[in-house]
Formats: sequence, structure tokens, C-alpha cells
Amino acid sequence: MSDEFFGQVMSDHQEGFVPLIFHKVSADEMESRSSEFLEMMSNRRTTRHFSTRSVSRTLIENAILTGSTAPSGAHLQPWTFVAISNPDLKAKIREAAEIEEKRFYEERIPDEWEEVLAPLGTDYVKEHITDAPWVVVLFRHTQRKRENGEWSPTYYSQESCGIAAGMFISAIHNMGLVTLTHTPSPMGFLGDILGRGEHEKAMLLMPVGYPSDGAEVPNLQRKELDEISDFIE
Ligand code: IYR
Repeated sequence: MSDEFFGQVMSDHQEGFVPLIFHKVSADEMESRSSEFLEMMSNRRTTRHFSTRSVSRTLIENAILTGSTAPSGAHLQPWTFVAISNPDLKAKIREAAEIEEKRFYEERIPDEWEEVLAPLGTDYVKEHITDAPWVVVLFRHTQRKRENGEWSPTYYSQESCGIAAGMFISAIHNMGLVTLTHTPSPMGFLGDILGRGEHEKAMLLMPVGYPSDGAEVPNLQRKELDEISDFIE
């Protein structure tokens, strides 16, 4: 097959098709698996209270690999998960995050935003960044480097990284750990501190670890099915 297609070099793409690996599941088994998975995921909560207990690198690698099974626009997999356990680096990130967050909470936060944040009990102090044994920062690629060294766009990178983050979070919960989707704003300092390229934009900072003894979560309810769906049959 030619390497040239409408003048574009195709060599940085894999070509062809392979059979789908699909495991048949009986109707009964489907029902039980669907409700078991729902129950497992219903027990997931976001907490801000992390233990300093260590977590093996293998667990973080498996969560990242699970996140990276996400579908992505044109299969460009436009993400980098930067996993940090180095205490000095975590302290540096916390310091920079708290500078931004202090400004956010004290000066920039609009009233309507303050109103909906209040029940979550958040403030500018981000001890989770130094308490959690790992901090994983998800960077979204806005551009990709071709094999010939030129830059081209990525497609649906927000959607792709959102899905990858969801799968990462599910993997963390499934393995018995907790995480928090922290979005310091603005997040530009993360690319600077972690030395990422211009084509990578920090999207989420996720501390990962065990909850601290006595960890708490806000007393929140999830919406009912009829509030989040509309069936047209
Ligand atoms: N970035 C801030 C504020 C914040 C915003 C939302 I939307 C939240 O759901 C929670 C917090 C912070 O991380 O504290």
C-alpha cells in the first residue's frame, strides 16, 4: 500500500483491521454484572482527606493504563498522565496551587459560584497535594507531533481526556483507593513546574491514595434516574 494518500504521509498510522474480541455474556449475567458495577460505582466518593500511607507505583501504572483505554478522537490518545510521588515536587505544586486558589477564593470567585461551592466546604488550603502519596496531573494535548516533526491538531481532545479521566477515576475506585478531581485555576503553573511542552495543557490534578482516618465527604445525594435521563421508545 502506498505511503501517500492525498499527499499526506500515512506512516504514523497503523493500518488494517483485526477481528473484534467479544466475550458473549448471558442475559442473566448481564443483569447481575450491570447492577453489581452500578453498586460498586455508587460507593465512589470524592474526598479531600488523604492518608500519607504509601501506594505502589504498579497500582498507579495500572490506573493510567486503564485511563488510556478510553476512546479518543481519531485514536490520537491526546493525553499524558504525569504521576508525582516526589515530596519536594508535591510541596512545590501545593505552594503554587495555593497561591492561585487563595486569589480565586478571596478575589475572583463570582457570587453564584460561591453559593454552589459552599456545601462542598472547599477553601484555598490544599493539603491533599502533599498528603496523598501520588499526585497525577492529566495533560491534554492540543497538538500532536507528526513523524516528520511537524505539528498537527488533535480532535475532540476535551471529550477524549474527559473520558480517560473518568476511566482512571473508576480504576482507582475499583482497586480500593480514592482520588479527587482538583482543578486549580488557572492551571498554567503545572505545565511550567512539570516542564511540559506548549502543546500540553493541564486539565486535572488528581491526588491518589488511601483516605485518612476519619475522612469525611459532604452529605450529597445523586440525582434520580428520571432527573438525568429521558427514554424515547
Ligand atoms: N478550583 C477550586 C474551586 C472549586 C471549583 C469547583 I466547580 C469545585 O467543584 C470545587 C472547587 C478548588 O479546587 O478549590
